[in-house]
Amino acid sequence: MHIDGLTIREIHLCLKAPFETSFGTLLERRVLLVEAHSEGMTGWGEITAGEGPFYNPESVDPAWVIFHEFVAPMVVGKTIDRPSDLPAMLSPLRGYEMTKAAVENALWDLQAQRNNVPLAKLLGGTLDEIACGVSLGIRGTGKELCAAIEKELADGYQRIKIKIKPGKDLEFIVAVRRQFPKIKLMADANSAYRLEDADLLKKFDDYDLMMIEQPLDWDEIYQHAKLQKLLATPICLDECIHNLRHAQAAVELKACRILNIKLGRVGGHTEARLIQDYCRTNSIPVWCGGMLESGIGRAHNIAMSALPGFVLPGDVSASRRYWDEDVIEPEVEITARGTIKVPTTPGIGYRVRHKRIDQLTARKQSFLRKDRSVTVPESAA
Ligand code: OSB
Ligand code: MG
Repeated sequence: MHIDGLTIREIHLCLKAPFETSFGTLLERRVLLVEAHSEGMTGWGEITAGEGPFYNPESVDPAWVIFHEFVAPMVVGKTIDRPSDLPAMLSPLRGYEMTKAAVENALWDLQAQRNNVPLAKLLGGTLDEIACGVSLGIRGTGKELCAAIEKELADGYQRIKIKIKPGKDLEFIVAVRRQFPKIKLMADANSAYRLEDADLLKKFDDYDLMMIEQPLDWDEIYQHAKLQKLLATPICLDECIHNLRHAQAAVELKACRILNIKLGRVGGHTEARLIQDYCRTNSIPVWCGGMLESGIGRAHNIAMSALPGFVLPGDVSASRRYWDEDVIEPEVEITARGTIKVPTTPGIGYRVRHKRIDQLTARKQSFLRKDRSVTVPESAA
């Protein structure tokens, strides 16, 4: 396909409620959306970088600059045979997996539209519906957390993940287990602990957690291997796995027993699929993580989650848990069984609400075949 142009824009979306993790509290999302234009068709992707470099080193403003200075000039005007050729084209750019993933994923959407198939099918997905869990931010008290869990369980979600940080950990796990002895429960530390905290983390073993997610440093694999030897609870890695090589290192070192795959963190559908395939071959369960995405990113997560290696409930949940109004139609909804139905229409399988997206746009820039760049100021958006 010939890539006639790329458009990047920033939209602002207010979260329905603040989301607290070990690295901070968030109220409003600045979401970067990418459109890839080819032969009259448009594919969509989302840069899942955070507002600041707190989850990983990427963040919104630097992602915009890298997109503008490097990614767009390397891609626009080129012809590629298939979306999986993009990672090699962008390989001179180190890091910025989330920025690159948005472009690659937009090309996957385009390809699926061209082939007139759902993206999930194009990727090799086999599931009709995907199992869903929720990620709950840190709450003030165990009681508040339990009230939030009660509501999610009533909506049908299959597993509950609670965020933890030092001082807001064991006590919360105990409170949740006391009220919900049987639920599928896990904790996500977002790199808030050190190996020296092993004695505390060992206490979690008494509460039948499915896993503890990324307890140690965001760029650390080896120390997780040391920690996993000390814990009965499986470790699931998130932040420190950026590609297939990292996944292989983690599995061979026994640094984890489960992996979470995030499309942005690993650079797009191509790498995600390779990791999924490797884990499946090596009996490592995987699940799809989330980055508080708008409907565009959510749709890509759903398509990816239809691959056969995704055997555990993921963090992909209904649009209405986060947004008053999403940017896609229909919105992502959950069934009474705690699943999301994988769309069966071509491309990402949801209609993009262009008008709403335009209304939410704070800035936008298009890169077309001839002109190096065309800036569209906010007033004209
Ligand atoms: O570690 O999984 C994480 C949100 C932002 C940054 C990191 C993480 C998260 C979540 C939210 O847990 C998952 C979701 O999108 O629902
Ligand atoms: Mg995580």
